[in-house]
Amino acid sequence: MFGLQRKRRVGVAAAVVLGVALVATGCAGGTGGDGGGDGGGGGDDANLSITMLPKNLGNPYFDTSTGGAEEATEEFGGTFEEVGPSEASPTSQVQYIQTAAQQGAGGLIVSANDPEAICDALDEARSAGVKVVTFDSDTNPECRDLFINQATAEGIAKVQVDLIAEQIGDGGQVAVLSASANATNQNAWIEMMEEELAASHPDIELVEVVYGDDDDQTSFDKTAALLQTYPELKGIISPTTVGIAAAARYLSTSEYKGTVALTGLGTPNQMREYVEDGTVTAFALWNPADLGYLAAYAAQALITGEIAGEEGDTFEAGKLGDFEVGADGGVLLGDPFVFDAENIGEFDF
Ligand code: RAM
Repeated sequence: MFGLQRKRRVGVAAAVVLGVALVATGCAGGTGGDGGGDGGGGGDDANLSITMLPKNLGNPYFDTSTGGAEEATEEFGGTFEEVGPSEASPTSQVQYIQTAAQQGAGGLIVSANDPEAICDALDEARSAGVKVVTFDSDTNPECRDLFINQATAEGIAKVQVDLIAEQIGDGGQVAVLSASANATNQNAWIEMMEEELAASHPDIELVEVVYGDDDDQTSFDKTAALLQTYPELKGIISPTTVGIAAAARYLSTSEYKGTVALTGLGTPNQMREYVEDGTVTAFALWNPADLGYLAAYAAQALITGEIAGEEGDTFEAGKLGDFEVGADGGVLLGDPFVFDAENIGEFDF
């Protein structure tokens, strides 16, 4: 694995530099962690059994973040397993949190489907000694120890607004195809996209936000419905890897291919064919493997007592280097990166 620094050449104003590890492990399975342990504590007795709980299973984005977390856990000598629901609904993660706590996990890494709905279960887990790290999509700050943030919400919002503005000539109707209606991350990004549109793009009208629930078929159907409802639609922003891939698939065989723009957040492997066939010009993301890797090291630092999770605490995250805990227990990975026809061939995740 190695890092690569690239700058995007076309006119997107947001900082779009990212160290990208080119080879994702793609491994979503556990290493067979037995989940045993003494409930935490530092030194040699530290309970380094890590449980990874994505929003849902079957999403390549989370397969890649799980691969990164598993790699980190192997490096620091812990045990690892991934669990998760098939549906990204608000309470579907509760049972997995309860089981992880009962089995004596040392650390739980979770991308939340809802900022509030899993908080009681997380409180119980933390009372039982489990260190809780959210990544990708946060809970309310008081429900976890740390949140590993892929990039600032402002940066993620701005890069998508800049891309759609560029692609539709800075005017006309656009819609958002989001993930689930309660998702903390998408909702924060959409709010900031609305602000950015109002402030800097008065001729772009956001006509509707629809929800595909991070489900491929639902997202596909919602795309079709948007195009029927809004015949003047010039663009779709989908801030979810599931949504943008489903929307691209719909557009690619429809009469709207090349005339209705599509951008948002996608994985290069899912979007490659749609960039190559001209359905999509450019979209953004970060490296999900790095995000999972950083989250696992953060859990380790909490478990060993290296950090308490207070603002100003610093910890080492293997090949990614040193990180500092910011306000509200947030740790920032980096900046979003823009993928297009020129660079997409260099990425494999
Ligand atoms: C989907 C999920 C995830 C989000 C990415 C961009 O995979 O909703 O939470 O961060 O898209």
